[in-house]
Amino acid sequence: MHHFTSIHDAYNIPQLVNEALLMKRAPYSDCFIGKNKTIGLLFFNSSLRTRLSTQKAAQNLGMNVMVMNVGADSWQLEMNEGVIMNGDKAEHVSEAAAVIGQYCDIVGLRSFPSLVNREDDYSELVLNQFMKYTGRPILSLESATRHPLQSLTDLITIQEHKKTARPKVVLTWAPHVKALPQCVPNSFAEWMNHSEVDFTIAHPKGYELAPEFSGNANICYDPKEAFEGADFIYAKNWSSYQDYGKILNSDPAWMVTMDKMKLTNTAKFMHCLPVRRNVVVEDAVLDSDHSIVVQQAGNRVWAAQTVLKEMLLSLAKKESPYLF
Ligand code: AN0
Ligand code: CP
Repeated sequence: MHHFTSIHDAYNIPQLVNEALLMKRAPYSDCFIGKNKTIGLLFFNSSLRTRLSTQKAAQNLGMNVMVMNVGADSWQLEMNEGVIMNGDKAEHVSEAAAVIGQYCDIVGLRSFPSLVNREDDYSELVLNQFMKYTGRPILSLESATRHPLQSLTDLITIQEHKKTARPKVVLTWAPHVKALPQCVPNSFAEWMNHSEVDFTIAHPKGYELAPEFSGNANICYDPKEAFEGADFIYAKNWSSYQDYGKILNSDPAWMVTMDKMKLTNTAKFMHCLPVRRNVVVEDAVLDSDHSIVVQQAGNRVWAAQTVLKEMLLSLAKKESPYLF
C-alpha cells in the first residue's frame, strides 16, 4: 500500500480487518517496523480522534511523529496554480509540500471540503496537490470527499460486534445545526458496499449521496422504516450533495431515539463522533447498552496502525527490494 486515500488503496479488505484485530491483541508486536521513519500529521481542520489515534498508532510502530495545524501554526497555503499571490496566502503548496516531504517519510493530511463548490471539492485539489508535491506516501486523515480510516474502523467494529454472518447495517441521516461534509457517509457507504452486510441508507429526499458512493445500497426515505430489524444503526449528518452544501431539512423526527431503537434487532448504535447530543441522537441512546461509540473510537488506533504498517512495508520494499 503506497498511499491510503480511499478503499481503492486496500487490495484485501477482510485481511486488513483481521490484521487490525490481531494488532489490537498485540499492539507492540511491530514496534520496530517504523524505527527512524517520520510521519508528519498536517491538520487544516480540527480533530480529536484522528489526531490522537494516528499519533498513537505511529508511536506503537516506533515512528517519530510531527503534528502541525496548517494555517494556524504555519503559513496559509495557496493551492491553485498560476495565482498572483498578493492576497492573504503567504506560501504556495508547491514549496510547502515539497519541504514537508524533505522532513517526512509519510504525510498524513486532514482537509475538509469548502462545501461551496462541488466540482472543486470532488476534484480533491488539496489531497492531490500534496500527493504531487511532497513526493511521499499520503495518508488521508479525512479529505474533501472521504474518511477512509474512519470507515476501516467502522468495519472492524462491525466485525467485532456482529451476531450474524450478514448483519443489517443502516446508515441514517440525522439533523445538525451546521452544514457538514459528505465524507463520512460517502466512505462508509463505499466500504459497506464492499462488505458482507445488508446495507441501507436512510435520509430525507434531497440528501442522496453521489451515486458512485451510494452504489447498490437500499435507499429509504422514512425515518422509522429503515430501523426495523437493523443490527447496526450508524447515524451521521451530512449536507446536501445535490443542492451542494445546503441544509434542506432539520426535522427532529430524524433524530435517533430510544423509541426508534426499539424497532431494531437490539442494534448497536454507532457514530464517528463528535456528536451533538439531543440533536443527532438522544441522551438515552448514547447512555444505553446500544451505544458502542467509545469502543468504535478506540478502534481508530488499530485501523491507523494496520494501514501505517502496510505503508511502512511498502516503503521498505522500495528502499531495499533485495530484502523481500
Ligand atoms: C466532521 C464531518 O462531519 O466530516 C468530522 C467528522 C469526523 N464533523 C464535524 O465537523 C462536526
Ligand atoms: N471521527 C473523527 O475523525 O473524529 P475527529 O474529527 O475528532 O478526528
